[in-house]
Amino acid sequence: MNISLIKVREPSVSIPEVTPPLGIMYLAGYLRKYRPGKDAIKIFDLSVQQENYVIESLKDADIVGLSSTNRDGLYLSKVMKLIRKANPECTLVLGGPIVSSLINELFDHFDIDCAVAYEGERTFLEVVDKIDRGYMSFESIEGVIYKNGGERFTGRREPIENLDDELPFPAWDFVTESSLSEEYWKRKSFAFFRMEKRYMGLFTSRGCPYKCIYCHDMFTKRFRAHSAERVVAELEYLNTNFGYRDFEFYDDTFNFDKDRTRKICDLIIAKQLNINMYFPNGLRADRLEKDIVEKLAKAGTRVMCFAIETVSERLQKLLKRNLKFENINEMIQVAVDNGIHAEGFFMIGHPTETREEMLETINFAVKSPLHSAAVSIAIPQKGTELYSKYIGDNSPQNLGEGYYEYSSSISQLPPHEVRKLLAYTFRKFYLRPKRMLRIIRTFPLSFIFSRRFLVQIAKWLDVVIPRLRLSSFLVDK
Ligand code: B12
Ligand code: SF4
Repeated sequence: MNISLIKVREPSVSIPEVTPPLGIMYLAGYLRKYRPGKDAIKIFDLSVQQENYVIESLKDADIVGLSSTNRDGLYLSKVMKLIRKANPECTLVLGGPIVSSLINELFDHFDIDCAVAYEGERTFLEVVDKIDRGYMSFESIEGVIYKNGGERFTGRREPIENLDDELPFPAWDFVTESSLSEEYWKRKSFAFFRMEKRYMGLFTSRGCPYKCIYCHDMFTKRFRAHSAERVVAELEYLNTNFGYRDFEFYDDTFNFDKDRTRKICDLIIAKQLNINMYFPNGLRADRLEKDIVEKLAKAGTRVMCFAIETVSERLQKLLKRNLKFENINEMIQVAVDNGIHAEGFFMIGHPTETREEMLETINFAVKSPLHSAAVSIAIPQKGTELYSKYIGDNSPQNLGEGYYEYSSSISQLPPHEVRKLLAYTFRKFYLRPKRMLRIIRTFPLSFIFSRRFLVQIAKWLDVVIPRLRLSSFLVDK
C-alpha cells in the first residue's frame, strides 16, 4: 500500500523548537518489520516542509496517517480539508496525543475515517492490514475510534511489554538519508543548545508511574524501557553509520530506573563513544544520585533539565507530583560542578495557586545554581485530571492554544497577570551579568555564532514582549 505519514504542526507559532517526528518514524519502522515489502512509505513534516509540496505529494496515497497534538488541532482540520480535496479516495487515519485527549469528540472536529488512540504501533498495523484486505470496518481492532452512527472507541489495548523484542529501530533513514535532515539541523531543537549541527532524538522508555494531574497518559502509568544494551546499540548505530554525535532524549522519565541509567552511562564510557547527550524533557531530580549525575557527565551529558515545576509543597501534593525536594539543589550543584548546563523547568498558573506561591517558585529559580530556567504556564489539556477537575469535561478544549494564547485562569491570578510574571522571571533570572557569563561559558562557540542562538534570543525577548512574536519571524518555511 502507499502510505504517507505526516507530522502536522503549524510552522509559525510561538514555539520555535522542532524535533524529528519520532512517533511516525516508529510507525514506519514497525510496518516495515511486520509487513515486509508490502508498503511504499513516505514521511512528511509540516513543521519544516511547505504545505503545498506535502499536499501535492499525497496524490497516490492509499492511506494518509496524520499525527498531531492539541496545539495544532485547528491547523489539522485545515490540512485535512486540503488532503480530502487533493485525494478524495485515500483513507485518513489520525494518531498522536490529540486522539487520546479528545477521544469522545474526534468526529465533531475532524473529517477522518478512523483514529488510533494511545500507543500506536500494534493498532496501526492492524488498521493497515484491514484496509489492505479491502475492509473499512474497524470495530474488531482494539485501540481504534471509528464512526458507526455515533463515535465509538473499541477500548484501550495492552501496551507493548517487551520493547526490545517487538520494536525495531525507528525508521531513522527517512530523516538521515533525505533532505528533510537539513531542515532539522538548521533549526533550534528541544535542547537549550547543542554542540553539533546534526543530531537525533531518542525515546528509550515509555510510560511513567507518577500521577501528575496535568500530564498525559499516552503510554500507560507503567515504566517500560529499552534495556541499556539496546539504548547504546541505537546510539552506536547512529554514531557509526551516520556520524552523529549529538543525541536528545525525549523520554518522560528517562532516569526512573536508576540502575538502567547507570548501566547506559557505563556502556557508553566503556565503548568510548565520544557523544554529547541532552535531556531537554526533564529528569526527575528525586531519581538522581550523586554518582548517577557524575556518570551522566562522564558519558557526555551537556544539558540536563530538572523538572521541578513548583516548589510549593501544597501544590506538589495537589498536583499529585510529590517531588521530594531534599536533594534537588545538591543534584543541580553536582551537575554544574561536572560541567553540565543545568536548566530548571517550572510552571506557574496551577489551580488555586496564589501570587505568593508563584513568587516562591520564581525566587527558588533565581537563587539556584541553575544556568537557565524555563518557566511556563500550566495549560490544561483535555483528558487529564487537571482538565476534568478545574475546567470540566464538558467544556471544549481550546485547540490552538500555546503559552501566549493562554486565556483561561485556574490560578488565583487572571491570565494576563500570570503572563506578566513570566516576563518578571525572565528579568530577575537572566538579566544578571554573573548568570549571563555562567550561561555563555557552557555554550560551544559554534552555537553562539549560529542562527539557532538568534532564535533563542528571540524566544527570550518573546517572553518579555510577547506581542512582538519575534521567534515566529525566524521560523523558516
Ligand atoms: C518532543 C516534544 C515536543 C517538541 C516537539 C513537538 C512537536 N509536535 O513537534 C517541542 C519541544 C517543540 C514540544 C512542544 C510542545 N509540546 Co510537546 N512533547 C514532546 C514529547 C516530550 C516527546 C514527543 C515524542 O517524540 N514522543 C515519542 C513518540 C514515539 O510518541 P508519539 O509521538 O506520541 O507517537 C506515538 C503515538 O502517539 C502514536 N502516533 C503518533 N502519531 C501517529 C500517527 C498515526 C497515523 C497513528 C496511527 C498513530 C500515531 O504512535 C506513536 C508510537 O506509539 C511529548 C511527550 C511524550 N511522552 O510523547 C510532549 C507532548 C507531545 N507535548 C505536549 C505539549 C502540551 C506541548 C506544547 C503545547 C507545550 C507548550 N509549549 O505550549 C507544545 C506544542 C507544540 C506543538 N505545536 O505541537 C503534550 C501534548 C498533549 C496533547 N494532548 O496535545 C505531550 C504529550 C507532553 C505532555 N506532558 O502532555 N513538544
Ligand atoms: S509530568 Fe513527568 S513525572 Fe509527572 S506523570 Fe508526567 S511524565 Fe510522569
